[in-house]
Amino acid sequence: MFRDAGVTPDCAASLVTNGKGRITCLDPEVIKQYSKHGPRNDMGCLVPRHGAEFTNKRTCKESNTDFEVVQAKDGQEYLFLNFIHPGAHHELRISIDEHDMWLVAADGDFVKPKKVQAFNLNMGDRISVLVPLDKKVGDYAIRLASLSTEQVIQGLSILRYPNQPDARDKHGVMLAPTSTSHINLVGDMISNSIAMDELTDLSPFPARQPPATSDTTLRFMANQTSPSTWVLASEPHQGFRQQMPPILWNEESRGPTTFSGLKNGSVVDIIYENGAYAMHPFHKHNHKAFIIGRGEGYFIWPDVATALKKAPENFNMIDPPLRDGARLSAGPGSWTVIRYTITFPAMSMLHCHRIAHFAGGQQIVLVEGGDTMPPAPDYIKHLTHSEFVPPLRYGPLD
Ligand SMILES: [Cu+2]
Repeated sequence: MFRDAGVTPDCAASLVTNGKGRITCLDPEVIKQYSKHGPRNDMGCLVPRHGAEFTNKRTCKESNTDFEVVQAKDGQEYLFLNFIHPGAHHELRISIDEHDMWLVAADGDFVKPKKVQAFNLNMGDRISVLVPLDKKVGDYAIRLASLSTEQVIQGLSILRYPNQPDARDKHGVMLAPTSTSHINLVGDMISNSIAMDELTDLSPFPARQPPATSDTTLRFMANQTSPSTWVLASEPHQGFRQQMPPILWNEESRGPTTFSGLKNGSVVDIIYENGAYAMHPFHKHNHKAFIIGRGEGYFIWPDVATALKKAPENFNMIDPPLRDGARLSAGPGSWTVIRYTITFPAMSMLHCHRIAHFAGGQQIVLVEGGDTMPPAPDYIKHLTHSEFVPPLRYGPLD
């Protein structure tokens, strides 16, 4: 459907936590309040940008399944919660009704603690928080609001104080908490509560500083080149390359989405620029990278050294976050810069975590430290393999 009609799979029935959740249909009047991007159906979804004429009509059907309940133990003063986003389209803003959260770790590494009432969790992200249990004993909603313009949708689970029973109605249906939210349905902050800022609030702890200079700069423009094609390089990454002999010893398998020449021990800058409307959660495998800068209006400088002189306000070279991924904001001209050191040789994937973008070709391969990789032993080349040679067509999903 996505390949042939360009329909992005972005209209979800529900957002679940640990596999549990409920389909809650929104009041049409409520949906109307969020119509600045166009009319929405009763699932809160916009008409697809491409291929709407090929889609079936979907309607919202309520369900009464249980919510996930996270219950504190007797005597606990804090709950330590790890949030992991294994989803495929919706960036989330997460908040716990009436409670503060202390951000304490990102992608498995400690960060300088910061008190917030909400944080963003993008695809592939891991964020850990400590929640002080200092409110009246009871049930409080843990809310996940989608930040995608394509759909207004919120997931709900329950933070429960010790020794509290399930609250159910006479039909046995678990009741949603009646607590007061810090965020609205699209994740905007209500009143003067604070949301995490990805560039300033996730400083590594203990402190670590990015290298002051870099050896290599790679520039990538994220773009949509057809309804079902998304790129980072000059071409979409072609899925059939995974069936070809490994690029480790076969140059012909590489194609236009493989980048080599990055020396072991060197420092690399990657400049992501946005050429189209969508937000991209990029994930660089193997090495964590410092997210040192971001801005709007395209990256108009030849490299980071020049940008640091001309626009230092766009950079954090003191205590930037050290993450597995990096977010490129929606809209043409947005840019994000990461800096990392190649500490071991690897054939490394870098890709967008939105499934339609990933499948549509938004992937590249970095040959990192290729200069120190020993040649592949001969016996490896003769292990079980296929001699199938796919037709070298150009296009995603082939
Ligand atoms: Cu993307």
